[in-house]
Amino acid sequence: MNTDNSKSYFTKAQTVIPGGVNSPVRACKSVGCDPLFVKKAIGSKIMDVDDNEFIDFVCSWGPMILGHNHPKVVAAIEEALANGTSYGAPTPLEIELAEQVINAFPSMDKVRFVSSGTEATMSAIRLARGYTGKKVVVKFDGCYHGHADSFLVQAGSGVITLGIPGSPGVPDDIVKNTISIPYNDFETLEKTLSDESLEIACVIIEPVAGNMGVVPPADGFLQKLRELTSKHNIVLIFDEVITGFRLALGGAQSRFGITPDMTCLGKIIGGGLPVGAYGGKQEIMAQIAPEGPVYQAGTLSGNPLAMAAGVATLQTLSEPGFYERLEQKAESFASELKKLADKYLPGQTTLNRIGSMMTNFFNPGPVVDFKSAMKSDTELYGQFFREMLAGGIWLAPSQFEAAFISDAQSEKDLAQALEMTESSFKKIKKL
Ligand code: KE4
Repeated sequence: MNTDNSKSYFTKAQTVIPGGVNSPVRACKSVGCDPLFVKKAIGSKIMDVDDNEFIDFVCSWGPMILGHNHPKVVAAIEEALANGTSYGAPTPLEIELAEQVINAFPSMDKVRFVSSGTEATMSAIRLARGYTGKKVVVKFDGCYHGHADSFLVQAGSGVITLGIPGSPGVPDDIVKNTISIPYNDFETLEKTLSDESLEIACVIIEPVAGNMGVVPPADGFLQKLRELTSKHNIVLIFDEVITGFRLALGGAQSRFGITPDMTCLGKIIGGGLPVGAYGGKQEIMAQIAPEGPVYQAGTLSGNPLAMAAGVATLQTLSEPGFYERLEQKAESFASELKKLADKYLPGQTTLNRIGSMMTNFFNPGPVVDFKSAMKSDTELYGQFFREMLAGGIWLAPSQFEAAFISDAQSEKDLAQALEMTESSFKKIKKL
């Protein structure tokens, strides 16, 4: 596969952009190759600057559930574009998208739009702290909520002790108010949330983890979390930046029947343009400026082009049969994938799937939390990634991410991906 143009773009990019990329995972460091630069993407395909074509299972890390450049989304953006690109003033489109979000998420009385998932989660914990007057935030090892300081604690550092910075530049006195505990660990959960001396303002969780690879909640875990947070007056925040409109129209909370106090959204609700959102019960949301005293703002919040893309996306995925179609494709793909793994790599892999998000861990399993996920053979995943890329399949350049099924992937695309999987499984070798 010729990648000359990508190589020269990457060399040039590194002279003007740190690491040559605008988000670290794109550098493909963990899979032992240099990034390919993209020229365009349409439907299920993504094309690089050397005219290589790939079937896309990254879907821009989740947003492109309809596939790339869906005609309805393009038309909506073009229509909005004719009227300008940004006003810094309210527009009717923001009301339309807010109503779509609130209709899909009955746990939300009100929603505020921002421009990224990080802004959504950062604002949500500030609001929870302002609303409760308490400081401590509890998160879970392996869950990622964006790059705000409060979230960048060392995993496992805070098992009921206060957080240790997970990145240079994050001050101790910020993360000392963050506790990170193991996902799916009922005992530590109960012990932590029942300790009133900790003055916990909120718990934030990915109701289905997607950032340590896909790890679903253990049976009853979310119910237990809801029970304990209600009992101890702790705000429960579901970070549904990935799962919102991915796992169902109403996200993971509708799939699991849990009502959080606040929800964070992103990715899909922007239809590929920058949108994040946080929302919740009226009594909490009333605390956000200008209605209340908790401050949060954004120049491009509610950007009309992004709102138009979001409205068209949510209208399209709300059409009857959309999620059933996606579920059926994902289920049959995953079952064939598992058969191939059992045939060629018996006992060496674990496939975690829920809905149209999945991760095939190179790991005997079970993969139920950060600790078990970290036992994965990332070197073997790197070999698999490179073989699949060479065979025209665009996967996440990290073992610890999700692969997504999109509505644009055809049966032919999925069959081709399985064919390449079989050929790749035959070639890769444990070192
Ligand atoms: P952004 O700030 O990247 O829009 O969203 C942060 C975020 C928050 N919550 C969850 C559950 C998320 O998954 C994310 C971002 N996801 C990663 C990949 N899983 C984005 C990819 C990247 O960092 O380049």
